[in-house]
Amino acid sequence: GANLRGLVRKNWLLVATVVSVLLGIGLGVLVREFEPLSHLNKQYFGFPGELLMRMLKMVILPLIISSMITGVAALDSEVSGKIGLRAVTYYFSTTIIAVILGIILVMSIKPGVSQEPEDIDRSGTTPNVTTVDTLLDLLRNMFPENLVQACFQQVRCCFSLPKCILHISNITKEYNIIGAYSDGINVLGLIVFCVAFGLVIGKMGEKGRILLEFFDALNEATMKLVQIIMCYMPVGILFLIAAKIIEVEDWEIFKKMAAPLLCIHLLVIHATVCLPLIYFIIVRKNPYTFTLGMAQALVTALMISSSSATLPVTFRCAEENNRIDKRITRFVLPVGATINMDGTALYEAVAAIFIAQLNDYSLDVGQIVTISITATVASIGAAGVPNAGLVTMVIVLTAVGLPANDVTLIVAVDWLLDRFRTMINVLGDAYGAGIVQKLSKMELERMDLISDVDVANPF
Ligand code: DAS
Repeated sequence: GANLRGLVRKNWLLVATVVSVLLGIGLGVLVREFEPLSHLNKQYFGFPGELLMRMLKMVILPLIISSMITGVAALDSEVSGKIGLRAVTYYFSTTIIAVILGIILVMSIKPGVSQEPEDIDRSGTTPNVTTVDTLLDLLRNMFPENLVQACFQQVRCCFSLPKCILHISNITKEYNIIGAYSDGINVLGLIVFCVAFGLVIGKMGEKGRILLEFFDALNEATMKLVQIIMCYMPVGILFLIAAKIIEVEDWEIFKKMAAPLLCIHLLVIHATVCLPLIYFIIVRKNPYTFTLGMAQALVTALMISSSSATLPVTFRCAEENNRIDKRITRFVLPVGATINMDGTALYEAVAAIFIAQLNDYSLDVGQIVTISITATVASIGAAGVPNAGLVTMVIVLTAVGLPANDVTLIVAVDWLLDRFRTMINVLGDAYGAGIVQKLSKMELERMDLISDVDVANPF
């Protein structure tokens, strides 16, 4: 009794968030069934959720800038280089593991083969993109020509899928997915700038201290704001999920979509077996306690399907619950949220092979290798915003000669899958921070000895 009460008191926000998810689902189903609202009122229904999204997005900018600059400047350049290298190695290897896991399983289960292709039909405008285009765009975004503009948009939108039409049995639906790729802040560009800026500040000595102190204070203030926003979270999430349930049309399509639902299972394997195993081997601590510590961030990701917008919560969970050193989180988490997407990579590979199976298109070894490479690139190129992975999926399809239009096959269920893969993306970033911390223990301890300063406050 007392134990449980203590646990609830300590985790009240998490408990409240989970309860509000359940209440939101219940409310959504009730409103859907009994239709007490007119069309117009339905639109207002999601408003408290919209406010939550806006608040989270609002703090991304000061959070990324202040944490990256202080993260880099507080370390000496040799140490930050090593940490960066470890982080990138981790991102890359786990993404590849996710892709391979997805490919092996989808090739052995063959979910697309049992489908009757004549039952599903799709059309739409064919976008024209290549892997080279995506890579170039990635590089372009890394060097924004206008820093202010980078705060509200990517430099160039590689492409968008203007319109897709899907016919399944007797259902015909039209989907618009515009600019998912380019939505929001050019996080990558800002990160590159902040790393460079942080390095320079770190080398400036006395003068640099003023700037470092400024950004450190900005970071602290932003995290305080995040704390306040998180109190509003249960309310926002309740209406967010309720509104989504009211809005979704065509639950019937789900019955036809065996593979996408299979993706969820594969994602779960990656999150509960692969990542924890790697964490255990390297860190030698219980990985599931770690996952539990990230619970608030995982629920948030599941609800808002955006790694970037979840970032503030990821920070709090990693630092407060899992006690990861701020020098590591500040450095590793923003980069992870932008380029490390295990869930997206796995999903793109599985979906591409599913589409091939559906089309009776047999893939040779070379094409499967191509799928794994392009799925990795596509996941790095995808921004941490809703549905981004669906749009970059076109790269994977065109690379092996599959019709790009076939993304339409997944559009209908992507809003659900996106949530799950975003959750895995966020979990992968967090594990990355834990692992990099362990690997960098020696450097961090040496720095503590030399400067003998507080971790949170270098002054
Ligand atoms: N929703 C994404 C994310 O924020 C990416 C994706 O669409 O796969 O992680």
